[in-house]
Amino acid sequence: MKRREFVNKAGLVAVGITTIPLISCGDNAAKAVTSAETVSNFTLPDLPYGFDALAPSIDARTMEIHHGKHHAGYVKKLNNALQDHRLAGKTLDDMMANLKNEDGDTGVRNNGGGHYNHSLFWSVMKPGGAAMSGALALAIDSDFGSREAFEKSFFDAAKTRFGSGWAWLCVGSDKKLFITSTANQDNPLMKNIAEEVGTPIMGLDVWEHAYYLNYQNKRGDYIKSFMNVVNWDQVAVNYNKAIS
Ligand code: MN3
Repeated sequence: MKRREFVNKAGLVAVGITTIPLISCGDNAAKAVTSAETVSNFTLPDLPYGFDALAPSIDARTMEIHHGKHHAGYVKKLNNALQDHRLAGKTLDDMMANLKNEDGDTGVRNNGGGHYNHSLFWSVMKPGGAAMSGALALAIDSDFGSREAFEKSFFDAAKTRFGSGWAWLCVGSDKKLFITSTANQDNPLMKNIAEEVGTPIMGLDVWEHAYYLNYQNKRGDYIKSFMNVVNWDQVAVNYNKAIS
């Protein structure tokens, strides 16, 4: 690959990963690339707070393992899975939208989903949380009936997701909010895979690795505690972008 082509491809990746604020670009330029390779070099985003910052809702040890081992593992395996894959060089969002439910996509689906989902997850939490306000608060009221009805519906989606997966607050193609859940590391951007398709603006990880050290089998307590650290300011940013 010529130098110019390489820079352009690396640039494509860099543009794509700015769609989630936490994802940073790796040092693509330092890596020697042969003509047979396609550039895909996603990197683990730093947490925007310390490991202990979300306690007692989420304990420091869980955050450290979850970010440093689980999320890091998805990033590493994603880069491996993208070697010579047709989705290499795409933005994460485009990758999600173009995944197919077939064996050749399993590695990118599981690990690309893992990278996207966790990057969003870290960004929609902050120590002490943030109050819901503005257009998002009005939409929650009009699309769910009330804040309480929204919280009940989200709790139920997270609590009843069987096995490992995620609960989501999304914006649909009609611009309305809806709640859904997905299995494993799938998400609602995967239009060829997800039962309900939309743009996730907030997500909650309900894999046992997200809560077991502190909550053991009490997933419901974890979900309620998560609500105390939701960064509604960031969710509102995501909402406004999704409806624009
Ligand atoms: Mn996880």
